[in-house]
Order: sequence, then structure tokens, then C-alpha cells
Amino acid sequence: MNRIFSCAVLCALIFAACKKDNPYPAEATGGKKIAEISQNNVTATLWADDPTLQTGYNRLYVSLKDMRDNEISNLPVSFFPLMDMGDMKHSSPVEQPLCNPQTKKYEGAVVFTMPGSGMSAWQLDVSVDGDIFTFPLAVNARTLQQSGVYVGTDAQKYIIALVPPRKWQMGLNDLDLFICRQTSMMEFPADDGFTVELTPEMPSMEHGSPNNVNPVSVGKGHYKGKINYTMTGDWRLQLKLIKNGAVIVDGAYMDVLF
Ligand SMILES: [Cu+2]
Repeated sequence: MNRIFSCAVLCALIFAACKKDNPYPAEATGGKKIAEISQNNVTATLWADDPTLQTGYNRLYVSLKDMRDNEISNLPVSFFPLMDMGDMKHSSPVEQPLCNPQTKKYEGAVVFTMPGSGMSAWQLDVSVDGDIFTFPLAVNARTLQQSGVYVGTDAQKYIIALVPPRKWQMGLNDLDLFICRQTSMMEFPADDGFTVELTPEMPSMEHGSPNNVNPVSVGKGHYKGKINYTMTGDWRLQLKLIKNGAVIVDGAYMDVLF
């Protein structure tokens, strides 16, 4: 009786620390190891879907092990990206990680707003119950524009990023955008207050496509809609951001090639 009771309590605790409540597709597994750091009897491993990090939206994953090689999934974990540019430092938009009980990985995301270089490099500080693991990161410039920093007509700075899908296909696709406001060098709160107008075009052939669905806010900075690719090739997703009836950002775009 006593044993059954303590198991129930333990299970409740595990699920509280590790609940399945994240926006990522099941295919995003973080199967590529980036680096591993051991300190204070904990080994933290950083993973990504693609080992080459690029500007824009990157899913990042952390797994934790104790000295006996047991997975740890009940500690609070948070991400803090930082770029040291010498005379100043700044962070970037982040989605704080949640533990996926299937993979035991803490899954989050970072939008890198610029590529790193020798003089100004990115790092990811991962806080594990207050203990900071610092991972130096190489971030390359993405060849296609899939994120941008825009100054709005309200004089605020906004970051818009395309959340990479598993795979684009001909026809109707799910579209997910992540939108944040920059309020300081270190703070980028998600902004759920926009109406988004989406106009896809094919620059090489000068045509658009019908039956697209404007992305609408689903919370935590995410906007979900549909995009209709009537053929393969190069597509430009023109975006207009409207708030309280006023156009705040016009001329933003994301480029796709498939
Ligand atoms: Cu920078």
C-alpha cells in the first residue's frame, strides 16, 4: 500500500517536471550532438536537429545525466543566448525549454539575429537549477532570409522568424512564424498582438498563389497559417504586420527554396 502510494507521488512529480507541452513536430528530435560539458556532478549535452547552427530559428535541446549515467529530467532548465561584441553584449529571442518525457531532452529554441565571428561570438548559457553551463556556439549566416529585425512605425524593434517545417511540399503547407519585440539588449518578449497578412510570390516567375491562410496568433509569439506552393522553386513570403488597425511592419519577407 505504502509502496503504491509513493510510486503515485513520484509519478506525479515526474510528470509535473516533464510535461508534454511543446510546439514542436514529433520529427524534431535533436539527434545531432553539438557539445557536452560536465561540472558539479552533472553532464549537460547540447543537441540540435542540424549540427550547423544558422541565423534565424534553431531548435536546441539539452539532456542531463548524473555521475552514474542516469538521465535527469526533474530540474528547472533555462536558456540564455549571449553575443559578446567587445564593446557591448546582447541576447536574442528564445523559447525556454520544456522537458519531453519521451526523449528526456529539454526542448527549446533560439532565434540568432546575426552570424557569429571570431571577434563577436555566440554562447548559450544553460541554467540547470541555477548552475550555469556555458556552451560556445558557431552560428553561420543562413543563405536564405528566414528571419529579420524590423523597426516598426511605432518605433519599436521587432524580430520575425520562420519556424522551419519538417519539409516543404507542393500544395498546402502549415506555416509557423515566431514574433518578438526587443525591449532591451537582453529582453525579447513574444508579441501576440498582431494581425498578419501573408502574400506569397514566386520572384523568378512573377506570380503568386491562391488559397493561403493568414497566420493568426496561437500564443507565446507563434502565428499559424497555411501557405500554398503551386509549384516547386523559389518563393518569397511577403509579410505585413498590423496592430490596432495600423500597419506596424511592411515589407518584411521570408525566402523559401525547395
Ligand atoms: Cu551581435
